[in-house]
Amino acid sequence: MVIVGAGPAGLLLGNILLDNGVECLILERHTREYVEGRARAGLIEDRAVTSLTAYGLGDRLRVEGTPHTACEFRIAGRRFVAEYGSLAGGRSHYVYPQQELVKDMVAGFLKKGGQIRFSAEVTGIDRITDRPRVTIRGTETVQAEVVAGCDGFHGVSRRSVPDGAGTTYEYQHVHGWLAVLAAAPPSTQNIIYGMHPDGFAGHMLRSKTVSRYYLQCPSGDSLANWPDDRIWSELRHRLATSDGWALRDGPVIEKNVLDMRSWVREPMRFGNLYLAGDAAHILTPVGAKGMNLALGDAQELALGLLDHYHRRDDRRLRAYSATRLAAVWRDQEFSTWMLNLIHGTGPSDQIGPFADRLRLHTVAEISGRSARARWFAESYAG
Ligand code: RFL
Repeated sequence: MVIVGAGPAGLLLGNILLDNGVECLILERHTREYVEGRARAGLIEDRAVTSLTAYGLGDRLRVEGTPHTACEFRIAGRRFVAEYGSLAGGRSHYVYPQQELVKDMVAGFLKKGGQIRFSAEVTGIDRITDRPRVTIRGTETVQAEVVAGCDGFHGVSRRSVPDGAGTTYEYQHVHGWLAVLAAAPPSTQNIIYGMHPDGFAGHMLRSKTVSRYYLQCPSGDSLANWPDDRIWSELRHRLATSDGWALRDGPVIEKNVLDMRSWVREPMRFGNLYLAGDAAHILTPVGAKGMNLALGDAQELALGLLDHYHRRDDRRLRAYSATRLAAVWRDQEFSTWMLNLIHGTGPSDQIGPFADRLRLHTVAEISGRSARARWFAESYAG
């Protein structure tokens, strides 16, 4: 069993398999230091926390992470707090940086005697309908019974599927996001979605000393247009409230312009190559679903493989793609709905005061206790 990629999907899969006596080899392109330092997601769903805990990977997360049950929308200087946790049966998110979870899962896997080869870039996977052959750095080959392609959107796995096998669904959104990570304490208890006529602005939580922010910008915008001073003034402008809320700033650690892409590859299995996580689907960051889906794929694939290896029962493994695609499309739908809400665009491309007034109505509804608020709560909490 070869797993390509030591991200959240590959590491959870490896940990579950090893816990249950299935040996696997993880191949990772980058160094351990690099993967353990890569800051990305930070919002982990309740069901993912439950699974991680069940596999002995949730101890630090539960101590150092912060449970979250509410998020805030800002529009026209007003605040609307959606208390989604209580409406979703008490489910909460945990705020815990992705790189910390990766550290916990690398340590857990190695402690159990698992093998990870860092700096081992996979350059090809062939014979996927028979016994797959995995090529490392163009020279060394490894023969596998099954390969799990957990190597993200830019990995080799999805490109190893023959042309014409399966279908790709893709949508490139017109907006871009400037993603900023700063050594600044949070200026809020809840995540903030700021819906301003000049564009969306978000304040996300990561830790007591580091926060993440997003600013809507033109797709493909240049970082040269975003000196640090402009980032802080734009955040203050777009997140301003009539009650005088103040934003605390700090040194910018990292900034990138993100492509807002939605992408799904169907099916998620080709012969003995199974795709999981970002290798099979990409969502925009809106709604914080990407890492959670990656963890869900890994768990489902692991359980299917355990049935296969221990009980010679392939039903779950055969259903893997269909089971996970249902979850993927549910989250794609939610993420796209929320993206349209916070950007002020919709299928009918309504713009201007009418659309803004509609958005005000929507956030008021989902911050209440209506059936719509319950739908939002269930979807957001996962
Ligand atoms: P990853 O994390 O990309 O890991 C893939 C691993 O494979 C390695 N690799 C290879 N190894 C060997 N050979 C090759 N040829 C290889 N090619 C690649 C890579 O080095 C890497 O270690 O995929 P995985 O495991 O599927 O996990 C997916 C998540 O990382 C991703 O969905 C999230 O980060 C998305 N995301 C968010 N998700 C959430 O659930 N909540 C959030 O709040 C959230 N915020 C975010 C995000 C993603 C972001 N960016 C930059 C993409 C915020 C940002 C800014």
